Amino acid sequence: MTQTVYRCGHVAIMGPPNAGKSTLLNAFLGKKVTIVTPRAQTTRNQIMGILTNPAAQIIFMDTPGLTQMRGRLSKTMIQAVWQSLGQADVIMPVLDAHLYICRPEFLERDLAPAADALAGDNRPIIAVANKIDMFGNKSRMLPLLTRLQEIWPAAEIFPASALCKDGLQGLVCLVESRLPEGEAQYPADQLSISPLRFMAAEIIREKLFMRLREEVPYGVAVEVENWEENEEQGRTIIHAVIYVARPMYKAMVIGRGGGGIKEIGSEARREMIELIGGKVHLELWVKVRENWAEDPIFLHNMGFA
Ligand SMILES: Nc1nc2c(ncn2[C@@H]2O[C@H](COP(=O)(O)OP(=O)(O)OP(=O)(O)O)[C@@H](O)[C@H]2O)c(=O)[nH]1
Ligand SMILES: [Mg+2]
Repeated sequence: MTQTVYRCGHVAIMGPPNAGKSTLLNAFLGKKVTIVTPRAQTTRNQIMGILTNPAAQIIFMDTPGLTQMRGRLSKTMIQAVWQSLGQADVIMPVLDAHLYICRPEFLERDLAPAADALAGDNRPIIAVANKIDMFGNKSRMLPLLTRLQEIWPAAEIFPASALCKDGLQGLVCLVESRLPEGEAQYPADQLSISPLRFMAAEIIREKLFMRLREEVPYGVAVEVENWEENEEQGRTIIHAVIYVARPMYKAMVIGRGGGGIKEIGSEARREMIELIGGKVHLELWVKVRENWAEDPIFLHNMGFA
């Protein structure tokens, strides 16, 4: 009788901003563990998502978009990518195939940080050409796939759509086959290791990113200051602070007559009820913390390395 081996390992999902890395992780798990918005630079930390199958446990690591950025916050975001790369058994670069089919001249520039980081790396690379739902004629992809194979000669390149969950089953099978043998590191029903407080703060940040325009989202950070399980009232009471980097952003977040913050609060609350599985009372405050993204103590307190 042949003995089946169990596999377990870490997979770093990395690549340019807005490629669909976080969407892909949520799609793999069938559950939202990381936030998604149409804006670049949404993800700011390493976020783990665990997929346990009969033959393998895959510990995916979602990472911030890799691009040229200045500033302290950006540095911590890039560190989160390097840290994830360091932990990875399999590396999964993700890119927006539709973007590079339309604008092939951007490919080299956008992939340079990932390509440089992976040069000479002997670990398995599974590159995902994402967003294939955005074009009908799949043969349009051929020049892109050829170019990707030149950039990563040893990589296996996999077209997929994270949004439509197209190609993901095959992708998971391929990942599983490339993982090292080993026992599961987490219980089978555990999908995430993020604390609930962090997830709640991220949900609020997602709603802010969806609402705010231009550079304003990049000037916001969210902290859950207080979390109380009130047994008498049978609900969780959450107090969160939205920090804004400039006084003028405060009015933008609050909106006319407080309408903006009210909507952000009710959208976030709805999702938190799902997350926690019970009633939620959410209170939001907006505070000005000028230039917080350059303040090392603030960043440290907010959990950025
Ligand atoms: N059409 C289409 N859109 C997608 C697909 N995957 C992701 N998107 C969209 O692309 C946008 C960015 O998705 P994210 O998952 O936040 O991208 P990301 O790579 O995590 O971005 P950062 O965290 O900013 O680096 C969102 O509007 C997604 O809905 C896809 O397969 N097809
Ligand atoms: Mg992301």
